[in-house]
Amino acid sequence: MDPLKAKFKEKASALSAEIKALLKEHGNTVIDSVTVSQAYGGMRDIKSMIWETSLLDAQEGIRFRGFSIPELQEKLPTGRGKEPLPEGLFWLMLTGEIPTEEEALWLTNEWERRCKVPQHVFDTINALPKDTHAMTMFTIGINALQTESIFAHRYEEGFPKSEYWDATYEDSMNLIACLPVVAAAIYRRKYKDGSLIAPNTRLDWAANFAHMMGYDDADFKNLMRLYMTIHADHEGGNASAHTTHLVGSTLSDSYLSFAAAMNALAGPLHGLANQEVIKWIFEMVEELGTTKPTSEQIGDYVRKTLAEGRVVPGYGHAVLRKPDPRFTAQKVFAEKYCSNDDIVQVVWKVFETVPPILQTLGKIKNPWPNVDAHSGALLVHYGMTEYGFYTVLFGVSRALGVLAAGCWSRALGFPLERPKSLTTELVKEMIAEKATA
Ligand code: HAX
Repeated sequence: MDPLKAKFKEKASALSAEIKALLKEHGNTVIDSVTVSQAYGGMRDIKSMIWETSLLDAQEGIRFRGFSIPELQEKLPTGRGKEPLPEGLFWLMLTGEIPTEEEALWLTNEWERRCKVPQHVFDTINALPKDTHAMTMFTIGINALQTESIFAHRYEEGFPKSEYWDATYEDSMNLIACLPVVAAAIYRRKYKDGSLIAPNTRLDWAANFAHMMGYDDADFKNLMRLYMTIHADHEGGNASAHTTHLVGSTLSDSYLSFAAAMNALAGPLHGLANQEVIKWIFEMVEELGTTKPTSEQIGDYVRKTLAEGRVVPGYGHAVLRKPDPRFTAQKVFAEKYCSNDDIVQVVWKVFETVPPILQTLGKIKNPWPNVDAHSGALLVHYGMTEYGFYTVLFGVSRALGVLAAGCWSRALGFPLERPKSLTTELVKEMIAEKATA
């Protein structure tokens, strides 16, 4: 080990032990307005941002402008399909009102009209080595598309604050319109022969995305409509939404702030968990030599994963304390369309097996499945086995929520985000002051 690294290791181990002891003794001590545990613990539960488009309840799960997922499935326009159109959800998140079928259809046409991806974006993606991760290609592709930002151009010319929301709306609409084309180009380059499939102007946004990736099965298109709807937003505190908000608060345009968000989504504790889940399942069935493992075999494999110091992907959540309704919505879809699929059945058996095992560890606040526990099995069922791409699908959907919220942030003139950080020395001083007060 080089001398600098060795020194760093020594200092980090010492401070880590000190912080552990500090948290044990003073975790619940309030310093200013938060506890010591919250300051060290990833800001859990600190109410410090406004996000109008959706709200997460620990027990009940997500509500988009007050509507649960089953309610959205009942109330949002479905167009020619059987699941809600993401267009309708975007309209709802942006306005707080359920759109009519006609309004949702207008949005389909409007995104189609705005979909203009310059050649240099494809050239940039194609210049990357093919084994570049799909999420890296995605963030680079979005950054390349930033040349089209109306906000950035108008800011350079000098435009008043009162018009920021307008340029942000234009950028958000254009970006959402282009994302399926960029994502499909990545899919075709990385996993197929690189040839692009032209958009079909008769299809809605999600179905067209499926088509451009090379999937024309009607049920897969329904899955995409559902997928693009349920992954769209999860209030403001999750890493991708918060990143959009933070970066956008510097007046970085929608392209730059969304690309930053996608870097956050690419982490395995966040959106990358959807690829990790199916990878973990594939590895399990390969090791067990069967696609129909018993509950005992799955239980042993889960315990082995934990013994290796790894997390069970797709389980747990920073806020939720019940099975994720986004997991349930996908389970209901699978029950309807592909209940006999082996991998789908493995997911259901994992659902029965994992929570009691996680509960026995005594430290996990939520042993239940999250959104990522089910999506891979559905995609595999329709032939999309390239799990390195799954987080890109999540990302295209997430654009709807975070960009709608971004429009609100600029319309309401939210300021630069700048929380206060502390050093451990200062935390100790504050605890001591509190004790003597
Ligand atoms: N398997 C094993 N251990 C787990 C676990 C899991 N699925 N979930 C939590 N834990 C562990 C944590 O690592 C932590 O251990 P240490 O104290 O030793 O560090 C302990 O249990 C307490 O964690 P927690 O308070 O219950 O959970 P956090 O709020 O810290 O973390 C995570 C929430 C989602 C990051 C966590 O549950 C996890 O790592 N899950 C697996 C990865 C995953 O599915 N991520 C996707 C989440 C949903 C999402 O954002 N999708 O995009």
